[in-house]
Amino acid sequence: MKNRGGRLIGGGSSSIGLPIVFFLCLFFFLAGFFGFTLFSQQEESNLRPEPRLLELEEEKEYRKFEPLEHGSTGEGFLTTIPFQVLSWKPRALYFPNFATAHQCEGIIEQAKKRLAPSLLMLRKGETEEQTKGTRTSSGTFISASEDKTGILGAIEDKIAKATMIPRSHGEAFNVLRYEIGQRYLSHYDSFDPAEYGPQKSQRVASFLLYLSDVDEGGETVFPFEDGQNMDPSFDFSKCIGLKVKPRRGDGLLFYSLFTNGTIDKTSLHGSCPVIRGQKWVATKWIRDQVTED
Ligand SMILES: O=C(O)CCC(=O)C(=O)O
Repeated sequence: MKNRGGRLIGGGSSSIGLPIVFFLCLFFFLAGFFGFTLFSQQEESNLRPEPRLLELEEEKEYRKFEPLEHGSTGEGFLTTIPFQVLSWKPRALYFPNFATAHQCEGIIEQAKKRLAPSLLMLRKGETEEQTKGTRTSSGTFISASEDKTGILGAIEDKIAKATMIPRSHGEAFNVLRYEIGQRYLSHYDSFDPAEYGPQKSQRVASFLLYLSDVDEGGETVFPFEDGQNMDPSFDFSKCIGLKVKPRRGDGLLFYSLFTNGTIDKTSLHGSCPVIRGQKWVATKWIRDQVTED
């Protein structure tokens, strides 16, 4: 008995028993390991859907569609320009990766040579002295027609598609550089005739193309988003409300006018001071009338 019992764990037949035990252990270990990995991946993907995967899925969906017959001013292909609705009050859209790093660098290169202190449109009776400190960036205007690299033309085309407002309604790009401490206090891009006098045309929308990342600060801010903070004593230097962090190549579009042509007061916006790094951005103001750039 002692022998038999002994054989079970260590006698002559143990030369067969040990490998079996070893392979069984290995099998259960591997099954457990792969099972756990699979389960935890599934858990993670349930919690946080991978945006790039979703985009790829959407792209595959679009490929199923054949382009339709198009008009003489249309195009024979489908376009995807991914965007996120940031807000309905004001109507603001965010476009990740709207431009390439090469395009952003090309625009900065052209602007660098001709920067001057940014200017402001003055209200009736307002003096430059009274507005000192409101807008402290440097900038320059560059039109697509003077850009021999074709970068600004390509960006302008894409903005026209994203807004469905023809290129002819856009002002020249205002390329801005903000250094540490520089800012633009909250303001409207449209001009209220009661404050600025009669206007031949009005700015309907603004498209901001961020040309650089910013280490800290420099966000575009909408203090009145969804009607917040809209009290008469609001301090226009405050960086509160909806903030958009600049990231090279990303675009931000917002509308300053309602569809009936009146000013959307929630479109008040500004640039928070840069705290670390430098901010470069190209603004395109889009008007309700054809404009000379
Ligand atoms: O620099 C920004 O983020 C805002 C620029 C701006 O408000 C403007 O150009 O009107």
